[in-house]
Amino acid sequence: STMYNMWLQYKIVNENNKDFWREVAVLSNSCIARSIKEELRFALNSMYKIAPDITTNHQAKIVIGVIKEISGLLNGKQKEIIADLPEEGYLITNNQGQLILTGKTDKALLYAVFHVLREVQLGNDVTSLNVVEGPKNILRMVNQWDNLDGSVERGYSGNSIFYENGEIVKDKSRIRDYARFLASVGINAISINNVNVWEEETYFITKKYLPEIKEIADIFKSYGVTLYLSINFASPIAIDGLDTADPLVDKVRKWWKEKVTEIYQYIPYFGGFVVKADSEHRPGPFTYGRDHADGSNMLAEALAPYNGKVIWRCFVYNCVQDWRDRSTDRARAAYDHFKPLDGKFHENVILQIKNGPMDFQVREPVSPLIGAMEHTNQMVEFQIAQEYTGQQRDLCYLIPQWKHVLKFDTHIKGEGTTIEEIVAGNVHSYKYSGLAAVSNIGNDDNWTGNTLAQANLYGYGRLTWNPGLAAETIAKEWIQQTFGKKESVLKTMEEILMDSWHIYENYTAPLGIGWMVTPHSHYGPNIDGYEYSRWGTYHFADRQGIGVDRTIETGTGYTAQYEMPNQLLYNNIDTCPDELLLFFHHVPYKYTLKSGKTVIQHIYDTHFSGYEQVEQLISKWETIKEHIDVPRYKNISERFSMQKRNAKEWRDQINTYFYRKSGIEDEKRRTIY
Ligand code: BDP
Repeated sequence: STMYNMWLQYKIVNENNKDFWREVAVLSNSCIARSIKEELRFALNSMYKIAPDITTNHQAKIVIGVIKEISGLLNGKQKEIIADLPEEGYLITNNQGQLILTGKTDKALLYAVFHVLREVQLGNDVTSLNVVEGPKNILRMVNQWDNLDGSVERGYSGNSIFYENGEIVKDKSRIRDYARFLASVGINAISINNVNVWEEETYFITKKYLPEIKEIADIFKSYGVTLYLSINFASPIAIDGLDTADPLVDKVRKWWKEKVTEIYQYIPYFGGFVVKADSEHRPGPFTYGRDHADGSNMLAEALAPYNGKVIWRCFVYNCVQDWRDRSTDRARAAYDHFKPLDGKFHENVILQIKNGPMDFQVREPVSPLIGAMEHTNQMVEFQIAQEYTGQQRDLCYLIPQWKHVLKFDTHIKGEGTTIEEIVAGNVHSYKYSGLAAVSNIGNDDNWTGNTLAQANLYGYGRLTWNPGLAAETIAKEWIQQTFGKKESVLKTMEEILMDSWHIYENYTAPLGIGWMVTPHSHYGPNIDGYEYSRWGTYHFADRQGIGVDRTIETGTGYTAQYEMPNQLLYNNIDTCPDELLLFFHHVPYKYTLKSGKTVIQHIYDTHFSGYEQVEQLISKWETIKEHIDVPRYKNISERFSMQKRNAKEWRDQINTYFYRKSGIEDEKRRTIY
């Protein structure tokens, strides 16, 4: 269905190139080459109703092969270009009427093929393409938070495509399609189970599950995607009854070595482990008085002989703190825990750091830990799943948010040391680095709940490959491939997507404060829902003012974790940007923002306008009704009505709450209850 096919609709766009595609030479027989052939057959049948001859004829109009198979078709310059490319980079070139797709590996060819298919879908003439491309990041990963019972932690798109009723799904065709979608945007790694490894999932690394996990790993492998598993740090105790999981105890180290050897017997190309340790009640090295270098290095040592990696999450904080004790600040936690350990991690450990210091809020400052460890591999973690950004009912195109993070200049090695360059390994010479993100897919027909949320998965992938792409460019690409070329559709949908993040921000928690969500579910408003609980997520609103003082002089000192001049920028209330003011400072309601408005008036105005903007989004959407197929129109319209209800809830509760707290009237005298 149109919903299911996401951005790989393969609708006929340009009849002209039809004959060009009748014969395609694919000069390889690997499992990846088989995927290439299948994709070509599928796409060409769908677009041109042709069944191409897939040959090994060097004279074919299109030749796809790695450099050593086709070097005879290339000139010296082109061979040099390929020699300089990374393993996954490719060259697409027209040599005397012949279109050549080449690189060093079959994986590179797969990416080249998807590049060409994208161009075809965008309506471009591909016969004369001339492209050299390589990914900016080594690791381009998605994390599934799927559980064996079929549920998905923070899943908003139905159930898992991997598991059902306590078993791995038998029919794996949907997993294969997922692999296609991931490969088409350059994703090269996946972890397939929830970072919270509770009961039965602990046994994924045993012979009970490994044969079937190998099947999944094979599917992903044929699309260039390496499989990882999330593990339970206490596995030696849970699986084999050891009396400890202390990373410095010999029998524990031996246990992991044997375990890893066993895993690689089943899956020789296994990627490694994703680990959430000492976080939100998960076990970890702290239990034994050890630190996170001890914990991760033990696993790294076991994985090293197989080139496996440990992706160690830095989402470590005290989740049972006393809310009355203002000396602890959750925002500080990751940096405080990890920064002192710089240089102690093995070279196959990569620290995975959430983009902000808290937890995927609509607006947060960039985590000061990213880039702060010169001698430790790091990667950034985004959340494609819209846990705190509307849960795929409300629209929130997240690419602008991620671009904002990637462009942030840490100044860690002077001007220009942006997050983008840090995670690309260009600032410190990281051996491995890149991006990971919590996926937003499930078994809903359209994969992502709201069909428009497909754009976030697409855009995430595109950004991991080329973070320099503009959010608008990504939106346009996605719309055109997903909904076709119609000018009005393109223009309207681009506006809808591009405005959506700010609109969502407008009607939810203001000025960077975050967290005014319904506890546990995290959808809808509950201003004090977390205010008197133990999670460390406070806004400190009282009758005088609101905000968290994180300054050095009078606050938690969090701002000191930033390099100059960011430290000053945030620490000084006069320079702190409006959109993060309440994250860094506690201010009276009548405090005047740089915009000229008072904080309280800003709250009223953004909440009234946020709701109106949702109404406008819906009106815009309705103008293109005739150009959208019925199922997708219906799905998106339903989501918009949920968003409208939600925005109203937020508007009314936030405005009422702050009106009652502050006693200050809205200047415009709109009705507030
Ligand atoms: C939080 C989620 C929780 C996750 C946790 C994590 O609410 O479900 O387990 O992040 O990242 O955002 O580990």
